[in-house]
Amino acid sequence: MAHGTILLLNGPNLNMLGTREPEIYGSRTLADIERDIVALGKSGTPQLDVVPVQSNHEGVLVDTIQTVGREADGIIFNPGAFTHYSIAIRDAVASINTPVVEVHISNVHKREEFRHHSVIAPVAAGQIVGLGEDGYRLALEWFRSQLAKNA
Ligand code: CA2
Repeated sequence: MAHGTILLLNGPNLNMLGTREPEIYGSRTLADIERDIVALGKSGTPQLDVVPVQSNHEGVLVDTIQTVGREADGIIFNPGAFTHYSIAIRDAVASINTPVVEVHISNVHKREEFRHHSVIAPVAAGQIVGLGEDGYRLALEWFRSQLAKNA
């Protein structure tokens, strides 16, 4: 079976994972998480080549969605705080055919009101919220099962 390619995209401040607020975001770094997801991608059928990208900049996220994301078979996307207000990022997701799974490490619904609304969710294939870093793994396995079905 052919390989798939998955963009693992993280937005602003997620480069700070593992350095503070471990009660909300866990104690592992983004590099730890990315390494595990890349390894998990390789260890199943179909094999998934995971491309990790993190940026604190809205335009870089838009560019990455339009380039790497457009060519990929799926995008695992934690847009960080942009989730709640970036119409530019929503439009970028809506402009490509690649399915996007929105992931949030924390349960945004248990937190401040402004975190309850996602402008990305209506253009995403689905959303995984509050399951910690396992959300990234679950999203990857969902993409794998989708690709296996369509093979
Ligand atoms: O729960 C999530 O994954 C969020 O997307 C994380 C964003 C937040 O703005 C969203 O409402 C929910 C913030 C990421 C900040 O990450 C940090 C991690 C460790 C230390 C400091 C910040």
